[in-house]
Amino acid sequence: MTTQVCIIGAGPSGLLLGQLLNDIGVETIILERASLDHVLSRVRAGVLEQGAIGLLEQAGIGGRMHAEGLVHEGFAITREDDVHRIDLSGLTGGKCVTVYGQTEVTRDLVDRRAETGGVTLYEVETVELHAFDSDKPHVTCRIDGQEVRINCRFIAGCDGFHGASRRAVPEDAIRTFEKVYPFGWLGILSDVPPVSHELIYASHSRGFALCSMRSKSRSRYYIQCNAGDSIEAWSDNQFWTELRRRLPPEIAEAVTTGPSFEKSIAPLRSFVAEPMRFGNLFLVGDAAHIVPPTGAKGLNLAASDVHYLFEGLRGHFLEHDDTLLEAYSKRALDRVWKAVRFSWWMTTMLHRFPDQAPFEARILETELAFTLGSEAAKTALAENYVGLPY
Ligand code: FAS
Ligand code: PHB
Repeated sequence: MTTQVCIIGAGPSGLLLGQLLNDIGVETIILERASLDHVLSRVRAGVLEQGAIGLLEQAGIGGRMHAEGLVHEGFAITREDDVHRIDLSGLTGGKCVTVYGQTEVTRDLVDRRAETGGVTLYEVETVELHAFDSDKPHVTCRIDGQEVRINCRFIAGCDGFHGASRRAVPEDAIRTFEKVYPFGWLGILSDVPPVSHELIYASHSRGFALCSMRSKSRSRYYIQCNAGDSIEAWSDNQFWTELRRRLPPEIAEAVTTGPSFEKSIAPLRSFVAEPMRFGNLFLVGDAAHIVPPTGAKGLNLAASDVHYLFEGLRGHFLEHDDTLLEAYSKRALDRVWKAVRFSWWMTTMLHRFPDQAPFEARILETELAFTLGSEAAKTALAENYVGLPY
């Protein structure tokens, strides 16, 4: 098989890049390890920056997103029993975010690709990347027990943190930066109305909690849990009780509880691989970087990577100009590191660290108190949350 760009991974990065390229006549094949059902069953991000919204509109999937997505002009931060609203719109000259689950984004991109004829091969095995340091890279894999070779001009590694692409890069060609946090997020989905029309980030002596949503009838809640916790250790009742203990009384009382139909624990880490280009292999999204979900940046960073790579590939294929392709890694990493910083800052400020020294604990409490009391600090928080410019 031969194509122009072989994309590894049919998550948001791979599907969005594939759609944008498809729409300008650049051929792609997407190779996905999991089944379509498994890809569509994943529950992950919930908040989209305006930049990501614009890219999804460009990919032709703005319809359901605008019909069902919830535009949010602010969110709350609680500090023990105090409630502070961060007026995103007022602090950023009218910018806001949209709550629309990653599951829905993926579904919309899958449907759009099917409509426009893009080739996605699911349940592909043993994907291997070859000769990406030459101008004739290729990918091999097994499909239905048959060995397949795909010749291409470029490979886009959109296969996430545990994918094959970053692992294919020689160790002496890549530099990684990592911080693993000593806690995780236990998240549930429940078909009950959200406690508030806006998100609530709760900083509490018992630990962090987040009240989010997927619609006006479907809630998404998280509580900080121990890194080694298992979902079996948390019954629904235990989850709701602990969530309420971390919220101000008037909010806790207003929480509508119900059975969870999804429950998962996500580990928290910050990770960046540099550079993001290796010859004719480009790393995109979680394949190149991971952020703790506190700043709602993971999916949004994948979108800005796709924007930069799409601009580079469009220049190559349509204008025979590689300027933006050469600039991909630097442009992407400049924005990645600013989001990594913000996500680290939000996580460090809002969570409780086990075995933390008293001085550091006081400093972090003061960081939050100062931020909530300073228009300048809240403006900086809001600018990062709505998304820095591409
Ligand atoms: P993805 O990991 O989404 O997609 C990679 C795709 O590649 C997958 O479909 C995978 O099956 C496939 N793949 C892997 N290896 C392969 C191989 N060898 N061959 C072929 N295919 C392969 N972000 C937020 O903003 N907010 C959140 O609350 C949030 N929660 C998260 C919870 C969890 C458990 C995880 C893991 C991530 C979370 N994220 C969150 C981040 C998440 O949304 C990512 O940023 C987003 O999925 C990035 O998209 P991709 O780069 O496409 O990677
Ligand atoms: C979510 O709704 O899943 C969500 C929202 C905001 C975050 C993280 C996750 O910061």
